[in-house]
Amino acid sequence: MDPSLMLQKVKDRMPEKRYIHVLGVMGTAVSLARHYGVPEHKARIAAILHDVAKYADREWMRQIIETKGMDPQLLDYHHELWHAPVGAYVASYEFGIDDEDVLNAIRYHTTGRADMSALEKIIYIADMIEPNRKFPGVEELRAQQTQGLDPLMEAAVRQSIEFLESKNQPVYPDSLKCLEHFEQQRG
Ligand code: DGI
Ligand code: FE
Ligand code: FE
Ligand code: FE
Repeated sequence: MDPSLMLQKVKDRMPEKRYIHVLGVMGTAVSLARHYGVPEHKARIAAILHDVAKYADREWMRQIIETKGMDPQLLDYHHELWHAPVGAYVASYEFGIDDEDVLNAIRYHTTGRADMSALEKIIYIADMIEPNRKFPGVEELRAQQTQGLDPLMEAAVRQSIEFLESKNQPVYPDSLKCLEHFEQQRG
């Protein structure tokens, strides 16, 4: 499917504000992809589709998680986490995406995980620092954009975990494993 048609279809499934976020993620992801030598078209497609399930019906998402072999543990965590793996399902079944790296970038864009691909890191980071995002610390992350994908990803996931912990929200194990992975890598 042509990226502009894909954008049109995604636009119909979300409020205007979310669509503006998707465009922001696309711009940031493409720029990171160029800088880090990742195929630009993969970053564009993953960015366009990353939040495709953000407004899907919660009970339908629960059913998809239960019946499509996804981690049942997801159901014990905040439903905000569900749109990422379910989004990968929608990308595959409704948009015909068969590139496993693109699907993983969508699947892990909310939590991260250990051993992420460059594309997965790019989508996670772009989601967090695209120009419409506002949170304390976002400028520091933006300033680190050209200092390496790994330090950037580590800083991004650490910031997310610290934010959740400051609000006493349980952190999904994949996020903790993601941070541990970088800490071990540094030794
Ligand atoms: O979909 P977006 O708003 O663009 O961003 P996102 O997919 O990165 O995150 C969606 C929400 O999920 C965000 O409000 C924070 C929340 N979240 C991310 N990781 C965890 C989490 N919530 C809990 N409880 N635990 C997590 O590990
Ligand atoms: Fe999301
Ligand atoms: Fe995110
Ligand atoms: Fe997003």
